[in-house]
Amino acid sequence: MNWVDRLGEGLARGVAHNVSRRSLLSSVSRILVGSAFIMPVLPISRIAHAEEGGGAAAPANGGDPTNCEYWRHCALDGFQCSCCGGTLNSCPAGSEASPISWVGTCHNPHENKNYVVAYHDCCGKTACGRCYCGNQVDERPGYEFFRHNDVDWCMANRSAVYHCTVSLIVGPAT
Ligand code: ABN
Repeated sequence: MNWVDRLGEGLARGVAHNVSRRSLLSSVSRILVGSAFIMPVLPISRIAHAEEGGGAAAPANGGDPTNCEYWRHCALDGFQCSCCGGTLNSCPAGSEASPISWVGTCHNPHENKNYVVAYHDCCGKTACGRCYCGNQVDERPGYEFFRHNDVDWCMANRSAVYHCTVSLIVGPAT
C-alpha cells in the first residue's frame, strides 16, 4: 500500500503548492452546496404528512406490533415506543418526536403491498430500554454514512436525549 500513500502525499503536496487555502475552501464548499441539489443527502422531515397527520390510508395490520418481526418495523433500529408508554405511532408522554427520521420500505404481508415507513425517534427522556429492534432492511454499514440507521435522530431536537422510536406509515411505496 506504500504507493497509495506516496500517491496521496504527492497529490496533497501538489494541491498545497498550487492552491491557496481560501480558494480550496471556496471550491470545496461550492461542490458541497451543488451536490446537495443533485443528491438529497440529508434526512427529510415528513412527519407532518405521515400517519398521525392522516396523510396515508391506514393499511391492514395483523401480527404482534411489539414483535420486531412485525412488518412495519423492517428497518427499525431502536426501542419500540409501544413498549415504553407510547404507541406504534405516538411518543410516550413527556417525550417529543424528532422532525427528521430514517425511512424504510417495508412489505405488508397481509396486503401483499409495500409501504414507506418513517422511523422517528422520541426525544427528551432517558433511553426506554425495552423492546429493542435492530432491523436492517436496506441499511448499509456505518462507513456509508447516509444509508446507516444507527443514528440518534434527536440531534435536532431541544433535547438530543433518545427515548424510543415510532414507526409511521408515510404511504404506499409505488
Ligand atoms: N434511532 C435510534 C438510535 C438512537 C440513538 C442511537 C442509535 C440509534
